[in-house]
Formats: sequence, structure tokens, C-alpha cells
Amino acid sequence: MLIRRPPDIPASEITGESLYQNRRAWLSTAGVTLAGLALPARARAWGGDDKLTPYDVVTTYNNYDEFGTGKDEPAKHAGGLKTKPWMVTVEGDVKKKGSIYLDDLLKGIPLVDRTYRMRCVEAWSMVIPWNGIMLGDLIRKLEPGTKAKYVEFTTLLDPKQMPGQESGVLGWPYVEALRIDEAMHPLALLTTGVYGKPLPNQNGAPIRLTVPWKYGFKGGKSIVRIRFLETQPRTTWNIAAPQEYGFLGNVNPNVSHPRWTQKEERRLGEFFKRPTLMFNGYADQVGQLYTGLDLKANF
Ligand SMILES: Nc1nc2c(c(=O)[nH]1)N[C@H]1C(S)=C(S)[C@@H](COP(=O)(O)O)O[C@H]1N2
Ligand SMILES: [Mo]
Repeated sequence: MLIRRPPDIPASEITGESLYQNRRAWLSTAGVTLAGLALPARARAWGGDDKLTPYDVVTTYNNYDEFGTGKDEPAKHAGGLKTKPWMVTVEGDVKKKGSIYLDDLLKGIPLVDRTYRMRCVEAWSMVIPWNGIMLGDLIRKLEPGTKAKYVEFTTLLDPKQMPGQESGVLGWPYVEALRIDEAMHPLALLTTGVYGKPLPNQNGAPIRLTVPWKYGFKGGKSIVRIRFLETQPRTTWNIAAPQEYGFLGNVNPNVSHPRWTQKEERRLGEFFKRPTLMFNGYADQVGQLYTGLDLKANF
């Protein structure tokens, strides 16, 4: 089993402002970021600006265990993954079932640009300008039935292309899932690009899940199957270590990982640690999904 720990972040990654730090990127997120927030106070409490993490860091410091467990390995080894043509299979309690080319699956769904804070369970974080679609738009297009309470996402299983799958560090293929109400939330995306460019393979090309209020492990990469289920599916990290990785995987500074605190985080490119915020700072938008739930027991 793979033992996760917060890594030391080399000084070479302490970099300045990014090229893409422009008005367009921020405008595109304004609707989401500003909704319901008393922004100036909140922004100061948060510790200043959320500068974009530079493209070269976003695309060379990755977790994608199918291509090796070193942060630099996915960028080195994922280049050969064949992502075109790409088929996705839709299964379960849903009207539009079957295997479909990715382009056809996404046809007619509006593209969105969203800059999100992303928080890994290993206590580092980035700010990433994603391009993709709202997951809810796709779900509505697929027309799930009334029994569909969960949506499951499965990564490609192909040890020939993904050498990490020859090892037993995790169960393969990588599986992640959301409750359907979480999946319908407008912040939940399927992303196909970053910084306005097609998603590099190491970031999960050609399509991956992006859920900014949850730990990064919830964001399954290179998805080939979407299933609509009545009962909660088992998910990869939850199977590997259920006491460490809950099904929900919501960012929660009050629930420590058994081996390290989640109260603070290292933003890649910054020297000082920042406090970690409830739901990764998206509490005003997503908090109502969990009303009445004991978030210490349901982590
Ligand atoms: N298939 C697959 N998806 C995965 C992972 C993985 O190992 N395999 N790692 C997860 C983890 S732990 C994180 S933090 C994010 C990292 O995404 P990024 O490399 O695009 O920043 O991908 C997630 N999705
Ligand atoms: Mo992660």
C-alpha cells in the first residue's frame, strides 16, 4: 500500500507570479467566488491573494500513481498515453447508457473557465485555472433515474500504458465517486484543460473530475466510465486506508489525518504555511450539502 505523507517542497518551486495572472481568468470565476462572500474581510483573513500556481508547477508536480508515485514521475511517464480517440461508458440507473466518444459525450455542453484552490490531502495546495464543463450539465444530459444516488468515476485500466498499474500500491483501476447532490453542485467540474490549453496527460487527460472543496484524491483522472448507483460505491483510497481517507473527502481543518495535521497547508510557491479553511474556503457555497451531518464522523 502506498503510504502518503506531506512531502518537503523544494526551494526551486518557490516561484513568483505566473504569466497567466490576468483579468480574464479572475473575471471568469467572479460569479462563483463572490457569491455570498463578504469578500474584503474574508480575503484578508485568508492571508492575501490567491496567485495562480505557475503552469510548470501545475504540470510537473503531480499525483497520478498509474505513472509512478514520485511527484515528478507522471510528467515524465504519462506522455505516451493515447487520449484520442477516447471512449466513455455510461452505466447504471441512467437513460443515455452505453459507450460514446468523448467529443460526442460533451457535445452541446457549455465550456467554463474556473480558477480553483486545490488542496491535496498531503497538506499542499495550488491555485489552478481549469477549463471544462459543469458536471451537473453532463448529468442532466444523461438523464439519471430516480434511484441514482451516487455517481462513480473510473480511470482507465491499461497496465501496458500505465506502468504503475503493474504495482500493488493501490487497487486498480482508480475509482472515485460523489453523492449525486454533490455532483450536481455548480462548483463540481469535469475538466479538459488548464491555462487555456488541453489538459496534459499527467493532469488527467483527456477528462478528469475536479471538486475544489474536497481533497485532491477525489478528482479521478482519465475517466473511462461513469456509473449511476443506488448505493455508495467503494472508492480506491477509502479501500486502501478507510481510517485515513473517508468517502466524502471534504477538506476539513478540524479532522486531522491520523499521521499529520490538516490545520495548515503549504501553497506551492509560498514560503509560509497558510491555515486550511473549512471546505477549502468554499463553505458558503457547499456547506448546505452537509447540513445536519457530523463532519468529524463523516470525513
Ligand atoms: N487516476 C488517478 N487519479 C488521481 C490520482 C491518481 O493517483 N490516479 N491522484 C489524485 C490526487 S491524490 C491528487 S492530489 C490529484 C492531483 O491532480 P493534479 O496532478 O492535476 O494536480 O489527482 C487525483 N486523481
Ligand atoms: Mo492528493
